[in-house]
Amino acid sequence: MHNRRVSLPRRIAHLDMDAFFASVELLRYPQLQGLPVVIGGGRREADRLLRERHAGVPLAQIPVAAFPLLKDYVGRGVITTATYPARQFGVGSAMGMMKAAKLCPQAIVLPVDFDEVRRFSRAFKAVIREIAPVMEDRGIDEVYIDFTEVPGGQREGGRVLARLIQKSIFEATGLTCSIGVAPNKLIAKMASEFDKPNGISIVHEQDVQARIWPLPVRKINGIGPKSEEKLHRLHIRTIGELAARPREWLVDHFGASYGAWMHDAAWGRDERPVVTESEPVSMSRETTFERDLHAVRDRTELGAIFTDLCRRVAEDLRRKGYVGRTIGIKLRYDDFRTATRDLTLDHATDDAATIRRAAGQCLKRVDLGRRLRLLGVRVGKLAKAGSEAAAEVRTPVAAEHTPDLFHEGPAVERPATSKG
Ligand code: TTP
Ligand code: MG
Ligand code: MG
Repeated sequence: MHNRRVSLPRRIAHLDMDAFFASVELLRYPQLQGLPVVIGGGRREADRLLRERHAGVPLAQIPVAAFPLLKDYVGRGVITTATYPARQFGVGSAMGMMKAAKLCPQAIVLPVDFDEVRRFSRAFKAVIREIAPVMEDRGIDEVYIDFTEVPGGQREGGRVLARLIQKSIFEATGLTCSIGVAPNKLIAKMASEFDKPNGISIVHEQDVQARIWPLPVRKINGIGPKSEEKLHRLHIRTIGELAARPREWLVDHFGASYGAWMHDAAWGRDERPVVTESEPVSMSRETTFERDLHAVRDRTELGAIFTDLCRRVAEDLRRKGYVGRTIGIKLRYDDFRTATRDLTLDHATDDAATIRRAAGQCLKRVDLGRRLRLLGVRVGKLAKAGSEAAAEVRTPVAAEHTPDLFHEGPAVERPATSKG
């Protein structure tokens, strides 16, 4: 008997809901299924009128002819999203309403119902978590899911599990989604778009050349319009053309960190883990004073409280095994206004003195002329202590080491270069 664990190949899924805000509206108005529908504008009013005129009629029975059309739309605003039938006319997210009206005057216009959208967002994510618990929330309509160790997650490259998730979401909500399954997040994100709507795409490591390299560079999540423009100027349009450039060449043109990242991305390399929500984003400690304190007159008392908060956050971090790179402060003034400031260190820390020093720098950037009722210290951009992410070093922030107003001699460790 041996119980050595076989290490399974990573299978990571990216799931994205189809025409999300529009699909949520279509659940309420199923008579619009298959028609061009756009979501956008401030048409709450039109929607209210529609319902008032048909008071007593179930929403699903309001005649299609009664719905407001894009051609009658007056006013500005942009389209939030459009159903797939509307997209056939070239209408899509972020397009101006007037332009869209020219392309597809017969499209029906509906407003966004944020509460409803959020309710369905929670619902589809709950379905996924039941089936595959390692899920990373990436916003209102998309998530990453680690399929690697989930039953069915390796079968047909992940297709079996992807099908089960699609079916379960549809049964629970009536909504469709598209899923890409790949060796990592980067490729999975691209793959989820391959077969929209209601599609599943499986990409294996050996498919990168055939399926990823022909795509425009912009399809890489992390290459935005500015980098795209610069790449175009360098005559690089596809991911394959990007992959063909030597790493050093990209580093020369885009800097050590971004250039190297681009090279890895073009070759389909990405080791980022799927981060579940149970991982804390930040840890903080704050305290409300018994009486409002003044930065100058109550300096000693405030200084002691401030240092103590830093010490307690550091203790929390150590107890839970985290280190963090972003140090922030929160102040609430006697008039209840709140101010926050933060700064990001070049390394992650759980050290009270380091946190105290960084928090002190933040303190210099707030108004200390008013009385304070609350003071808080937060450490964010957390990583597990000792993990690869914890050791990662990005662009260092120029550190100043002059003492802050709440400075207390002994508790603050100062480098030899410090003035004052
Ligand atoms: P997306 O997933 O980008 O788009 P979508 O779900 O509407 O369509 P697709 O099938 O291509 O995934 O965005 C999700 C929702 O976020 C979308 O329904 C509306 C909202 N949204 C905005 O509010 N503004 C925007 O610019 C975009 C792109 C989306
Ligand atoms: Mg979507
Ligand atoms: Mg999305």
